Amino acid sequence: MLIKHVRARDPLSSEITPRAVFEGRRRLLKAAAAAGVWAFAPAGAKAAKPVRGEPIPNLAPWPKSLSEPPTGYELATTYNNFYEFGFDKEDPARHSKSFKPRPWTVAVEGHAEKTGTFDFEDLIKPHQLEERVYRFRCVEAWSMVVPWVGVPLGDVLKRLVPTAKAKYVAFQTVLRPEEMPGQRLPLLKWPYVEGLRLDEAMHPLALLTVGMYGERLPNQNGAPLRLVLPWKYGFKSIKSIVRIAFTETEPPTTWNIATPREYGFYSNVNPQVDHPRWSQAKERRLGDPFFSPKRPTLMFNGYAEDVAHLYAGMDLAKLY
Ligand SMILES: Nc1nc2c(c(=O)[nH]1)N[C@H]1C(S)=C(S)[C@@H](COP(=O)(O)O)O[C@H]1N2
Ligand SMILES: [Mo]
Repeated sequence: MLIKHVRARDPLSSEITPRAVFEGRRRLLKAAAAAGVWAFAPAGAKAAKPVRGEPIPNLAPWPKSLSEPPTGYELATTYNNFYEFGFDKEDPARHSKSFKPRPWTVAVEGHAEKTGTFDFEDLIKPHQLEERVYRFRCVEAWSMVVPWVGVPLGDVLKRLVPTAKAKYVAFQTVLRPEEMPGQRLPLLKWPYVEGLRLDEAMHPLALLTVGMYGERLPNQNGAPLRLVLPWKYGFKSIKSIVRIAFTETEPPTTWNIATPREYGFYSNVNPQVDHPRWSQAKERRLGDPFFSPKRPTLMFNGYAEDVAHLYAGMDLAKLY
């Protein structure tokens, strides 16, 4: 029972960090301070008030948006995971101010008829931008409700005309240690990479995202272009994408490389399959008063009706 109790407690934010990183954390912090990695933010600086982004005109509402009230903008833009800017939740907002999300090109490679380098605006422009209010669940057992702005990823991928050999899609985050101080530390294997099976990427819920709260994405939330996959744990929603590759085999993913026992390729939200170090049955909704009870986590984060068929016949305890 003691073991069960320990497993079921809240993950501390430090527990998400791979063990090796966690153990080396104090050492890294000291090294980072000595090397001036965080030089452009004074030590102990509070997360600055977020600078609001450029408004995005002509957004189509999405009929299936959640009717729950969105998480506050300030919270959703100052409590982030974006290890390229550091591993504490306040780091991305604090350390991403010198990041330059424009101009921005995306390399399209692999098994598709249309490959090459595209300005990200040209990938998006032919499609109607939608505002979609999604539930978003981090593997660390917190969640939020966010009005994202984007276009269906599948619509963009279809225009690139994947060939019969394309079975997966690989994504890569920009590598810019000069603008991303976290990349100057061995927190994860850089650049951050993610992947999806082609049918998952083509699913109408998969959103290629350029904004939130009606505005362009702030740097800390993955400007200028990221994924949002509402039925998967947050780390699949890769930020600041510079490469999309159609592959024949399952592409490597950053958190699976870091700790394969804890993070698999699929990473579907699943309250029945615990993380090796904590329960996934419940979640804390950001913004809920501290004393309010945790909420039950829903299968596929509440999107089971839409996506369960993608995983029919798979053992989701093994293919986590
Ligand atoms: N490149 C990159 N993408 C990333 C991450 C990261 O560290 N680097 N963190 C992931 C995790 S763990 C989460 S929970 C979400 C957080 O997205 P948000 O900051 O918009 O809430 O981004 C994901 N995408
Ligand atoms: Mo996460």
